[in-house]
Amino acid sequence: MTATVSDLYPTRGAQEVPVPRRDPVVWSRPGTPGPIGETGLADYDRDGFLTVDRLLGPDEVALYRAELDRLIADPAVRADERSVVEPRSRDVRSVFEVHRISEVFAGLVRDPRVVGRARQILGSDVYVHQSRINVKPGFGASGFYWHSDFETWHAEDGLPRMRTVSVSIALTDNLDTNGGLMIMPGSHRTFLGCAGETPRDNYKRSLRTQEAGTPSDAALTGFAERHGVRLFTGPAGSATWFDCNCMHGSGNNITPYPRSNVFIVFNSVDNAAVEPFAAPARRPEFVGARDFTPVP
Ligand code: 6CS
Ligand code: FE
Repeated sequence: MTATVSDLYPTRGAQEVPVPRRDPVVWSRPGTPGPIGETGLADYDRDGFLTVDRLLGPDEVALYRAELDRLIADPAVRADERSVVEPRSRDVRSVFEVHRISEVFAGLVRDPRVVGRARQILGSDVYVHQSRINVKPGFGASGFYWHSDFETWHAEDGLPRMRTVSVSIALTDNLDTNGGLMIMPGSHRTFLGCAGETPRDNYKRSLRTQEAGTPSDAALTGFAERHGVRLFTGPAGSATWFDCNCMHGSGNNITPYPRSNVFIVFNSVDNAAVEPFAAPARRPEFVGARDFTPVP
């Protein structure tokens, strides 16, 4: 009889149920050496995010942007099940597991400026739970409605605790008009268990438009009134690290200016995925990794 991991964050039942966070935000001990200073860690603890302007220099941005352009132009990548294409335009919207498909992006995952911050926040070795490049082309590419990533990763991928951090690195300028990331500062301290069961093969729809795991208007109004909404803009090369339980979303992009980023999710090796807490089956490994090998 295998020990079942207790479910501290019930979700996808009959009712929507907010519960207080039961986990630290910053898991490393105060004073732990790393690329983030004390103030940065304190800001991350309070807000649930931290930004680094121009983490990547212009030459590096050019390198990763060229790799992104190469990947989305490759017919083999477009035909791969790890690619999500826009229904109307047939443009590539996302390519998952990009750190396995591309040695260039694998190098970015191992970059100490990237993985070093994740280790410092999570207080342990880390593995990649998910990676993707997002190409939000202009002229109407759709955004993502409000959600907590942890709510999905707990319900559908079996991540037990909130010991996971995402980094979004802009590969094009993130303007205040082209569908940038929005986060509600401080929202990471409340887990909103959502109402509604997870449909079978939910990922086939949710990676385009999320249904299950979507907060109610009333809950979102409460969150917005308590926390406000912060829009993240910045030049290509800028990076935003955000806690797995931040309430976040992004708008459509109707400008001619694409918003492309690389998105890497680091999970603590001490928080490895178990069975889904609220889904009929595991998601494919390209969306929720089952290889817990630490990033070197
Ligand atoms: O389902 C997921 O894992 C993905 N979906 C969204 C909307 N954000 C997190 C993650 O990339
Ligand atoms: Fe998300």
